[in-house]
Amino acid sequence: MILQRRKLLTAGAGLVGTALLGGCDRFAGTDTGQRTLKVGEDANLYVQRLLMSPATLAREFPAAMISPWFKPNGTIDPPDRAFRALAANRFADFKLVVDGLVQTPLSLSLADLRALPARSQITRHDCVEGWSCIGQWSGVPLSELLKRAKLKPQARYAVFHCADTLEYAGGGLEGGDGASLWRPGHPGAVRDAYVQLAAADDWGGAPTKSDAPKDDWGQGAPDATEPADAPAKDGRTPIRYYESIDLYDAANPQTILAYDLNGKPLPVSNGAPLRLRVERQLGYKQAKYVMRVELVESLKGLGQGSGGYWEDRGYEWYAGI
Ligand SMILES: Nc1nc2c(c(=O)[nH]1)N[C@H]1C(S)=C(S)[C@@H](COP(=O)(O)O)O[C@H]1N2
Ligand SMILES: [Mo]
Repeated sequence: MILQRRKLLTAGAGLVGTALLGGCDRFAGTDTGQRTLKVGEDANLYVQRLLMSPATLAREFPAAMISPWFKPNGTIDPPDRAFRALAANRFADFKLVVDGLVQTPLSLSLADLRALPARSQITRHDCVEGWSCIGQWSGVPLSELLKRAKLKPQARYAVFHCADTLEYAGGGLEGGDGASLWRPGHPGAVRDAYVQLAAADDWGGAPTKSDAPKDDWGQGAPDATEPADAPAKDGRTPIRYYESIDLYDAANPQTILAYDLNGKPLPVSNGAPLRLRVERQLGYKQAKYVMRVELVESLKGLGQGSGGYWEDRGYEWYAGI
């Protein structure tokens, strides 16, 4: 914390204001996401100042150190029909939505995203389960999207809504098409469950015309109603993966929505068509299958209120490394 301030203060003219921002305290923090910016601080101004400040970057590696294989973990092939329809069409119909507390909501195709300024970085991914991989990620900096969407002053967090359903509200295993339900106990258990499902060929059927790739990709709030075209055989609410970061990490130049891994389009197992890279944080923050970025003032109204699927199940929100 002290070091951080000193760095900011010695970095030169124009940065003194940055050190005074209430958000600085977040560097030292590891609590559950209740930190807020100084009341009345304009979110756009805040992001802009952070972009001008010497950001703390994760280490980047030489190309020779790229792992030959980037181990996929957690969900490796979302069973959701809306996602499978998009994947079947090689994501030609995919649109990333940026909405919530923004002045200009965005809806961007992969071609739109690839036309925006891009960044590549070779970084190490550390999973809580004790493995690491080095990969080269290329994508659009989140800050480029936020600049275009223009934050409303109340915006405090970016929430990443993912395509993959991990369980259903109101119970995992009983009733209906029980075979497609599970309740993962830890991130690796998700992958094991998918492998089992794949082996049993129980993916809820192939996409059909009525499974139009349309979904609100919301986070399964207790009162959420399932979209008409969701894979609902018995009308339950899907609980999908989600994650969140604050605006400080959103503005970090290494925070990107990646569409390429090691110079090739992201494989589905690693999060196609788009996945978050937030390089100073643990593996489970790196949301895959990102369909929607929602800007919010508080994390309270999402899921169980702790800011992410695994956070709702006891994992730490900040998860810095
Ligand atoms: N949507 C989604 N994102 C996710 C997960 C997941 O299950 N679903 N697992 C997380 C975990 S625990 C890790 S370690 C990384 C794994 O990314 P990888 O498959 O590219 O290795 O993705 C993270 N993001
Ligand atoms: Mo992980």
